[in-house]
Amino acid sequence: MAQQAITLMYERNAPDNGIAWRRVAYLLHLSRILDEMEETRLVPERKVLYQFSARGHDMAQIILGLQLTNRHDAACGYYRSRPLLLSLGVDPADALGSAMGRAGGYSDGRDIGVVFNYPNRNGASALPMCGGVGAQYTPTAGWAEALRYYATVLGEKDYRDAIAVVLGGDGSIASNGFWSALTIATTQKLPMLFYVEDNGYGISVPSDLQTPGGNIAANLASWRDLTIFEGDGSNPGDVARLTQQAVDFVRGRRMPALLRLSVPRLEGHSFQDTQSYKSEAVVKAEWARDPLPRLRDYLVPSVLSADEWETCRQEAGDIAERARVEAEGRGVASPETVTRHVFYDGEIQSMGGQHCDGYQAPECSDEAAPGGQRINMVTAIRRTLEHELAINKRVVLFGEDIGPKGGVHAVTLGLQEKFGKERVFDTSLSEEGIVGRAVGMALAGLVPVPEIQFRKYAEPATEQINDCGTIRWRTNNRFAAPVVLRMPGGFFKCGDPWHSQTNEVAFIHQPGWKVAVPSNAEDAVGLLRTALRGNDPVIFFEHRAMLDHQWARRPYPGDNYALPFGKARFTRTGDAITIVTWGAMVPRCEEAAEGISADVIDLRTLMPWDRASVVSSVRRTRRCLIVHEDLGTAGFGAEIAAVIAGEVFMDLDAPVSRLTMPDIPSPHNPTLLDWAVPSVESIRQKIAALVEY
Ligand SMILES: Cc1ncc(C[n+]2csc(CCOP(=O)(O)OP(=O)(O)O)c2C)c(N)n1
Repeated sequence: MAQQAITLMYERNAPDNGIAWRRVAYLLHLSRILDEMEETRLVPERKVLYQFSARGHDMAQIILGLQLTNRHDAACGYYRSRPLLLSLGVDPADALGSAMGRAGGYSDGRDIGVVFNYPNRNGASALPMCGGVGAQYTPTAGWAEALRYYATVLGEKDYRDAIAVVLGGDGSIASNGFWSALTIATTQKLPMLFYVEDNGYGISVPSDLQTPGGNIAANLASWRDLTIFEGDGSNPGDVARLTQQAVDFVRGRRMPALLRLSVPRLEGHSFQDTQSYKSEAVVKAEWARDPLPRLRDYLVPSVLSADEWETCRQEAGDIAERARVEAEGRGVASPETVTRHVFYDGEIQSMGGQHCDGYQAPECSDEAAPGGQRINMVTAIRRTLEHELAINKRVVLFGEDIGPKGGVHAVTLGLQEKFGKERVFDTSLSEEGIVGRAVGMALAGLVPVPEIQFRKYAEPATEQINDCGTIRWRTNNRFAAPVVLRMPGGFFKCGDPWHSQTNEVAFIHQPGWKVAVPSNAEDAVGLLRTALRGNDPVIFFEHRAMLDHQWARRPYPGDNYALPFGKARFTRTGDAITIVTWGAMVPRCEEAAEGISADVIDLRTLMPWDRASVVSSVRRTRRCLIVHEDLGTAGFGAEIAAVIAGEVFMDLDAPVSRLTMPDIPSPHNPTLLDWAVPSVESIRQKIAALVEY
């Protein structure tokens, strides 16, 4: 359909346009009363620590929210989205209690009060919001993508009319996430509505610094496959028609649209913001556009009598007061519970991943089946993906060049041909988009397996990776997004600062992610299978040097082979020294330890890591060398060394020692690279020094 820009004029008399106006009036009063209660009581009493007024944004959000009626609809908003949440059915006591950081609610006091989530099996859900501006966009695109997947690939009819809606301010439209999601939604033709609430400011920065001329709708008028709607978000008639048109369009056409409504921000950005950057005239003009009196004018008397309007206000006041009493009565969660729900601990989340839809993993075994064909690590990973794709239709693979080309490392070769473009597909070149859409797909119950082409290129996705990992914790187990994020890295025949870093430790500092670092084909099969059947997000690190390394070739251990995370493999055993390592350093350590009685421990996973095996081995050998490719300072070896120092100090006969790359990027020339990466010879020397110490 051709692009269209629709601007409707203010209309004084309310027609019967299918909007539940009484409910709008009630919810708008409720939202206002909650804002006011916070501003006049709860913030001064220090019961609410951060407050972001929604005044001015509220009416339009409520009218939009009341149209999200399909139970697979989902919206993702931001810190000013409480009115929408109320319209979806969030309990006001949860809203207030969460703002106060009380027990229960949407995060049990863990997340900042204004960042919501709402798993709802009977109506539209609110996807876990983020504090980062713009982070809401790509997960919403992922939800939209999942809706199509359920409808087409899985043939589930009740997904056919569902839509995804993302809310953002005029500041957010300058973010990477916005552009990434816009590209995804329009190239993929997804049922996604971008709802931009333009209040003219991002805190104090005017919107013409976010987009030239300040109007994103005007600037996107020629964007292909995007239909634009635009109007005055303080005008009830405009809002009703435009939200209906935009929602109907996305529902009916299964295509993306952008609705920009200009709204006044009637208070400061947050409670602390005095708005010194706005002139008195601007503030006055904003208050002249307050949607609350406009709504009253619009509804009374043609739709509601003055008494009914007043009744709505009183009802809202009563409910808000009751909610406050209930919320204040909730108390604070016990501090020791705050370490729960970083990972799945047997209590299934309410929404996200396949496990909460009754998934039962097939029988697995950590015993390799005999007689398997000897294969390299590339084939091992491909074969595991292929099997899981074949037995589980929720598994979906995507990334740059993974389709017809089969990936730049050939891991996905032939998989698109076999499983089709819906299940194995190429993406636009945006790592934030790749990971963000995976998060949305996982929230919708799929098993997304995104590929990042090289570990370094996960950096544009850092925010999405961090936010994904914390979902379970910050929603207090209401949501989880078990994504299996594959990425190759490390040196290969040469190094360089872009393709060769490992920096796996960075992921260990992202709470909620498990991290697998297999060194060989058999472990790759076992760990990947566990990841694909598990209930937590996993970084699956594929070392480039090992993908076709002769040492890493192993017999295929079978279609049911699965390895537990946190269980190391002793590739050699002995008494004189413990060598702890992983990835491409394992064969080097093995070779260096030849002729010496050594425990060589391949950790296989770094989160969790097999602390118990390492500690008991060092207690016995009394010496420990940790070898890794990543940089020395604050590399994962530092963590292992600290644990050994803390737990085995009295048993040590030599200082705990590390051999790592120096703190430099990976050098390109093989001579320089060989000098920088621990070699068999340098490991051997270090072992000798420790054994003789
Ligand atoms: C990635 C990121 N950068 C900066 C901030 C700090 N910050 C919070 S809100 C905000 C302005 C956002 O403005 P807009 O998107 O227009 O929404 P509004 O507050 O006007 O509703 C900024 C800069 C943040 N939360 N996230």
